Amino acid sequence: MIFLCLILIAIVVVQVGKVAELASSIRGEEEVQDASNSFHAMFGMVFLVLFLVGCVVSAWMYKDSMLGYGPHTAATEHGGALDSLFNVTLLFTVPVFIATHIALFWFAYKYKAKEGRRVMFLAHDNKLEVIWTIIPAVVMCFLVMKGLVTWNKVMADTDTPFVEIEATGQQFAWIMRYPGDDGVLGTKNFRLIDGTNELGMDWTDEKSQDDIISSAAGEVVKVPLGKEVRVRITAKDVLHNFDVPHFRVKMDAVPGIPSYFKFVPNTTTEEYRERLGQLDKEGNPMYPEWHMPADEDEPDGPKRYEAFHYELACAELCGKGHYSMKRLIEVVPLEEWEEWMINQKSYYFANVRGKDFDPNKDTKVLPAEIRMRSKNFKKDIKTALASDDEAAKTLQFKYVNFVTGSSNLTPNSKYELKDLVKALESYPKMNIELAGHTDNVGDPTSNMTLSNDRAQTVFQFLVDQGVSSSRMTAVGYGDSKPMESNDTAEGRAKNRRTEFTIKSN
Ligand SMILES: [Cu+2]
Repeated sequence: MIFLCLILIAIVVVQVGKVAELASSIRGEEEVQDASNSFHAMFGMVFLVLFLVGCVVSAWMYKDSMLGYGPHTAATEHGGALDSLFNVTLLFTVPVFIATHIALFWFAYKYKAKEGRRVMFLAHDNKLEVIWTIIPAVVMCFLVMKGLVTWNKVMADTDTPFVEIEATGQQFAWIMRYPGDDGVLGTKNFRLIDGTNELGMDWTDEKSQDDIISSAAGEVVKVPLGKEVRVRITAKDVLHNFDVPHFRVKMDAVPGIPSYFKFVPNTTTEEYRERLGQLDKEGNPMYPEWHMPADEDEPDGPKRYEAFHYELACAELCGKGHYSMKRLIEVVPLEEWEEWMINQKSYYFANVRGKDFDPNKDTKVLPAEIRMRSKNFKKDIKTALASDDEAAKTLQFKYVNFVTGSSNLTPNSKYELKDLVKALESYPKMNIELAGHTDNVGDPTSNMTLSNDRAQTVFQFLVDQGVSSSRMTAVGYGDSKPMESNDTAEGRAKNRRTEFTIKSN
């Protein structure tokens, strides 16, 4: 079919050519030339009008889809400055664009070749040269200066406390790293990169041990509202580009040289969704395209504005899987973000600690581990205090251990007990019972004595740390209160325990 069309078109062209030839031989060469010139000049004018009207109409039609217009005002504090920079540039370039196009086609029309019309040769004109050099130079100076001022403001490094996030580009994913509760990203070394360590983290560095790594494409990257976020952008293999259009953030990711971009999100994802889905006074959607179903196969499912997410993309053609470097970003209120951060697991403690390839495997307790345990202890106490359930008021010491058969604390037991001291200071009305338990191995009477001695040891330790003895009791229950069956080794291990119960608060 296409082939047939092409043949037909070719025939038409040849026939038209023949007709023109015939006409020129009848009417004379010059007359035909004139008619053709007039036709082309006229055609140029028609094109000019259609083109300019098309530009204006399409800009008007799609204005709500363009960043900086309609609902798409920037979701970061610096974004507005960049948008206004674009608008100022457009203010100068749009009139020039329209004027030069009108001039171009108008000249072609007005001065088309005609019998007896001569071309004027203008070899040189100083005045003209000066005018068309100075005007653009002044405009350019102004634009560049305004651009530089904005750029310096946007790119200035930060001296206020900020949240640092690292984004590492690789073919074809973004690996995000958060600093953990010390707020500092740990050191890396590319020589350490292997199957168990995709970023080359130095696990002997204390700052690395609490770092959180998120590399799954489906995991949403969360950032806090109203807090300065500094992204450390880097790459593992080739050039990538960290691009979050709604934030007006875009920066190359270069292997070996980290680049930075800082921004303050000022619109939560939820607020942006509301903005896209807003209704006008009559109750009609202001942006109807956002009220279409997000999934065409599910007409009753969530609408596009409800499913909206900020997107991090790679804006560098980094290879054939380039398009798949997409991560969703969610801006949430600061408290929600902090809550979310607390619940993120340190990569090291979740995947490396205690394994064969753990460089710290000979160290029993790491400082970061103690911090992590303290954090969890605080959380557990808070939950227990808030709970109405009696059973939830009893908490086991997870890291308090005794030398086998004795009531002497092992050296690493003191950390958790000190967390309890802190909790007793934080909640001055909280009174507790300390309880020792054993398994059923051995003589029940000596088990009773042992468990009692152990509870007393803990009691004494707390008193030595400054806790008033009036707030605590210590009891030994021996093997009388097993948690699980004493028939298995695991059951017995669970039954040998020291715990405390919140009696009042
Ligand atoms: Cu890329």
